[in-house]
Amino acid sequence: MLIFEEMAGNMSRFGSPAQNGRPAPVTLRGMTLYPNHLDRGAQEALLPELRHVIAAAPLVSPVTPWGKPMSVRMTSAGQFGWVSDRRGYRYADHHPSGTEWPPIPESVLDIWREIVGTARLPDCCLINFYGEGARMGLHQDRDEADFGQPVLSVSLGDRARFRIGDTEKGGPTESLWLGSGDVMVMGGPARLAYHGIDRIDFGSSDLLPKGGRINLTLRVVT
Ligand SMILES: O=C(O)CCC(=O)C(=O)O
Repeated sequence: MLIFEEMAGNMSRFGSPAQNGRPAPVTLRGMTLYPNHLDRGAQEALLPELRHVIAAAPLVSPVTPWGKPMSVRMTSAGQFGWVSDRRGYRYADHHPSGTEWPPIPESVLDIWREIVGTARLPDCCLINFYGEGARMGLHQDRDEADFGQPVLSVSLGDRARFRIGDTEKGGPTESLWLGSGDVMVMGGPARLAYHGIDRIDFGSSDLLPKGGRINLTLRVVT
């Protein structure tokens, strides 16, 4: 991830007509949002799977290569995990503690299978935990080998304001709120769009007993 802090205005929001019990997908700057793709039952069913992953590979508080602490805590599942420290941003085949990353839960892979397909499955599920006040600066996801593969994001818990820019640094941005159960696909021309989380609306969801937000991003690394 290449993080920079600049954020501009020009926000927008979307409402969607209901379709087969789910709101229709909406597209913003080439990213496709599937609002409420996971119903409450599916969201709750994911939590023990994610707790299992976090018990095996605990959340860490990364620092940027410049030594700045990130406010988001992270871990991963899969063959690779995304890490950041003084040595840089990269994928690593082990958790910083030296243990192997646990496998990506099948229920998480099922979301990818349903929306993206089965030609290739992700080999990393980055798990971001946003506590009160956590945010993520605008960045591109560009540590993967093949930008033809999308990144799929799943939101759980407190809603978050997601900001999208262009594929070049700077310029106008737009934002939308991501709620619990929303799934977003960053693919095609939007695969390298700058994006980030301005803030979370702490306490807006009762999915996580102590509040906060979990974001999963499924990535094809190699
Ligand atoms: O939390 C989110 O919705 C975005 C996460 C993200 O941009 C990332 O992990 O690269």
